[in-house]
Amino acid sequence: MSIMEEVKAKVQAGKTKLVPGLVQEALDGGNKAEDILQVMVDAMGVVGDKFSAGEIFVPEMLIAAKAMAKGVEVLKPHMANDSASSLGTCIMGTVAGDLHDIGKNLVIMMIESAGFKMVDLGVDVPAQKFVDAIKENENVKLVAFSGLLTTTMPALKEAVQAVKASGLTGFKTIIGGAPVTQEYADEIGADGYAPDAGSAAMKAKELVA
Ligand code: B1M
Repeated sequence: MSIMEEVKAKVQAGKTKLVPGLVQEALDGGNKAEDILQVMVDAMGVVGDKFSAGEIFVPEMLIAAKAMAKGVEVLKPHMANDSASSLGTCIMGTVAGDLHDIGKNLVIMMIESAGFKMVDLGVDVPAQKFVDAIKENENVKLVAFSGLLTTTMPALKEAVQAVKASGLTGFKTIIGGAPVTQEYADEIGADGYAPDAGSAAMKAKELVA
């Protein structure tokens, strides 16, 4: 089994203690951080499919997520960084009712690399908390919302519309997450949508340019 296959297998199996060392070994072997990240994202895809098929349950999903998070910690210093200039502050959170944070954390990492100062509101964030964070932080140029569940898509709508209706100005909004589409972003009045963390960083720069 190649080291990349090993990383994928151990993330899938939720081997939290083994994954950081394997990720380091993959880096030492000359694999690009972006490629290692993709292998771990693929592993989570398999985990999701197994959950859908009833082969595994929530605890297994959770330990796989923890293993991936540990691997991402090792990768973080190796991800591309062009943050020479400051593009302003970006507030980000996963919307109310939703506890998924791996995607959010990757998006934060990439938008930060693109030159934003990030404020992470965490998961299960009520709409009003996004509004409060815009008031409490300086130079907010972007508010970013993540949602992973079809059942929390209405919470995305509520949060985007709350910041838009707040009377506060000077920032753009961006949404994303597995069930989200450009059509949905248009429907709820978000300024931008991105399908993954890399394109979220590019879209973020485009929105504030
Ligand atoms: Co959950 N879960 N989960 N889960 N979980 C999914 C999302 C699911 C697709 C699994 C499945 O059924 N196949 C399914 C949702 C189905 C649906 O609604 N259509 C699901 C379900 C049903 C649930 C529960 C309801 C299960 C239950 O309790 N019966 C429950 C809900 C809890 C809640 O939130 N209230 C639940 C719980 C959990 C855990 C807590 C166990 C755990 C999360 C742990 C954590 O995040 N710390 C978990 C996990 C791990 C998953 C899967 C397996 C993996 C998610 C993940 O981290 N993917 C997931 C299946 C899957 O995704 N295939 C699943 C890797 C990550 C890098 O991708 O998060 O998609 P992702 O992020 C991407 C893009 O979406 C995008 O960029 C990211 C990086 O490229 N992106 C943005 C995300 N936010 C963005 C914002 C942007 C732009 C792009 O702009 C601002």
